Amino acid sequence: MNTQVCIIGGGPSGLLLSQLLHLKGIETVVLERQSREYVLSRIRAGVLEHGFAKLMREAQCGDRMEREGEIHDGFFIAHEGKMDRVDLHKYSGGNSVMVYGQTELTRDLYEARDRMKGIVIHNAEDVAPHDLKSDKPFVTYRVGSESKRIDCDFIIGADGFHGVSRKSIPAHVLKEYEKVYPFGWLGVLSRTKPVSPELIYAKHERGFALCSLRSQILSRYYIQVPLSDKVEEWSDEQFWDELKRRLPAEVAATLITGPTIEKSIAPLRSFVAEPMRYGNLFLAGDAAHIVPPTGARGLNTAGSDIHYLYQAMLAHYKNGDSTGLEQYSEKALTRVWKAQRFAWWMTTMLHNFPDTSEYDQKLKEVDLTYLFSSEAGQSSLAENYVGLPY
Ligand code: FAS
Ligand code: PHB
Repeated sequence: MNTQVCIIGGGPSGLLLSQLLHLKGIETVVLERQSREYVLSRIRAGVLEHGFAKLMREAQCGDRMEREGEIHDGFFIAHEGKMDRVDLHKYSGGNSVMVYGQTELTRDLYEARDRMKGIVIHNAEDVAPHDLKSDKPFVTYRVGSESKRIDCDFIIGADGFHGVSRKSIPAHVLKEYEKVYPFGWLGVLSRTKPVSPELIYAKHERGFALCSLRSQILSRYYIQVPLSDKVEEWSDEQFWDELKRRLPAEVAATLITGPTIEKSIAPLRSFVAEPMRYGNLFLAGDAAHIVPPTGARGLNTAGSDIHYLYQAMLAHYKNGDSTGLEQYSEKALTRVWKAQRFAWWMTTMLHNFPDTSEYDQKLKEVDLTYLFSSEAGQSSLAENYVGLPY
């Protein structure tokens, strides 16, 4: 098989790029290791920057997001038993975020690929990129016992943190940066009315908590837990009791609990791989970078990678201009590192770290006091949360 752009990974990064390029007449093939059901069973991001929402509309995949998603102009930070609101709309110059689950947007992208007869190959095993430094790279893979090959112009590594693409860049070329946090997030989904119309990020001496949502009948909650915790150690009742302890009393009193329909623990890490290009292999999304979800930057930073790659491929194929491809890694990494900083800052300010000195504890408290006493501080938070310019 021949194509122009072979995309490894059928998560939101790979699917969004495939859809955008297809609409401009650029051929793609998406190779996904898992089944579609498996990909759609993963519960991940919930908050989209306005730039990501714009990309979904440009990909002709925004209708259900507009119907079922919620525009949020702010969120709360709960601390010292009180609730302070961050007015995103006021402090970001009129922008907001779209609350719409990654699972749903991935479903929308799959349906658009099917509608336009896009080629998405599931259960692709032993995917391997080859001849990355040549102008005729190719990808091999196996479906069942049949070995296959795709010849292409470019390979996009959109295969997430555990994918094969980043590992195909020679070790002496790749520079990796990592920070592992000493805790994880225990997250649940419940078919209950959300406790708050807007998200609540709670800083508490017992640990961080987050109240989010997927719709007015589907709530998403998280609590910080030690890395040693196992999800099976947490009953629904224990989760709800602990969440209530970490929320202001008047909020906890209105929390509607119910059976959880999903429960999992995600470790928190920060990670960046440089460069994001090697020959004709381009890394995008979690294949190149990971952030703790505190700042809702994960999926949204994949969005800017895809925007840069989409524009660069367009210029290359339509105008013979490869400047965007040559500048991709540097341009993408500039925004990646800004997202890393913001996610680190939100995580450090809101979580309990074991062995924090009393001095450092005071600094974390004054971070919040300063934030809500300064319009400049809230503008900085707001412009990062709604999404820095692409
Ligand atoms: P993905 O990992 O989503 O997709 C990569 C795809 O490549 C997968 O479908 C995988 O099966 C496939 N693949 C892997 N190896 C392959 C191979 N060798 N061959 C072919 N295919 C291969 N972000 C937030 O903003 N908020 C959150 O709350 C949040 N929660 C998260 C919870 C968890 C447990 C995880 C892991 C991530 C979370 N994230 C969150 C970040 C997440 O949303 C990512 O940013 C987002 O999935 C990035 O999308 P992709 O880059 O497409 O990578
Ligand atoms: C979510 O709804 O899953 C979510 C929202 C905001 C975050 C992290 C996760 O910062």
